[in-house]
Amino acid sequence: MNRTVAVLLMLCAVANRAERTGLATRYGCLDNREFSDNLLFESSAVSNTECGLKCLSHAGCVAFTTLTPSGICRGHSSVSVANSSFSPLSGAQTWTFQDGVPCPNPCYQLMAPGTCLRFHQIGKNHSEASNHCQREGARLYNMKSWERRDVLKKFMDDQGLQNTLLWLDAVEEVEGGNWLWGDGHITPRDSSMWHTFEPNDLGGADCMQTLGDYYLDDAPCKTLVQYVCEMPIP
Ligand SMILES: *[C@@H]1O[C@H](CO)[C@@H](O)[C@H](O)[C@H]1NC(C)=O
Ligand SMILES: *[C@@H]1O[C@H](CO)[C@@H](O)[C@H](O)[C@H]1NC(C)=O
Ligand SMILES: [Ca+2]
Ligand SMILES: [Ca+2]
Repeated sequence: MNRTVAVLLMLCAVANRAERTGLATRYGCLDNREFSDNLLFESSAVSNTECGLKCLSHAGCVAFTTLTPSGICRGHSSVSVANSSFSPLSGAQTWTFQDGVPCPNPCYQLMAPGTCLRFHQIGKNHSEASNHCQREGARLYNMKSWERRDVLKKFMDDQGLQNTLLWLDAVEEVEGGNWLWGDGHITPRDSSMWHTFEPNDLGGADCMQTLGDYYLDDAPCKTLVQYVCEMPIP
């Protein structure tokens, strides 16, 4: 995966006239939020000032980035960040572009063949977390096998997060019975994937989460827990 890091220095105060067709629409992820920009021109500049002046003199340019150390200057006709208003002159921010993004959404990471994952750090209850994944065209993570457990553990380890509680895509089918995953797979109560002393039905626990070093645990569905969404590659 090629990543280009650019530093946004300022936005030009000109209105986006947008008559010009951009060279390319690009997608990236900033602070775990999707964004896209439209590349209007690419040129060279020895300084941010020079790049800024090029943007100002270019009709339709609303933002520029200078790439160091290559001295590439890029002008953009649009920048949009999901769930955020992009405020001009907000100071330097880092954009991470992924060329040839391997997942349909740039905030997802390809962790296994056909499996793109995204960590959501704002805790929600199980149904809200599940809804959020579905709005992104994804599902809560399915950890029905040890192989899938290892993928999740690696994904969280890569982000420097160990032993994180995470909602998973399974619920208790019948109280005291088996556990049903979104894909129809069943995990019995005596599976070795459960954490020690789990499932214990503490507090009316009917939803599946991770516990400890990514073992299974039953937890009350209303608890606010972080989660990982999983998006299949079409
Ligand atoms: C935030 O993003 C979600 C899904 O990505 C979308 O459904 C929602 O409408 C967005 N909210 C705003 C205020 O744009
Ligand atoms: C989950 O959260 C939503 C939104 O806050 C709320 O409407 C819903 O009742 C909650 N569900 C449970 C099971 O707590
Ligand atoms: Ca239960
Ligand atoms: Ca439990």
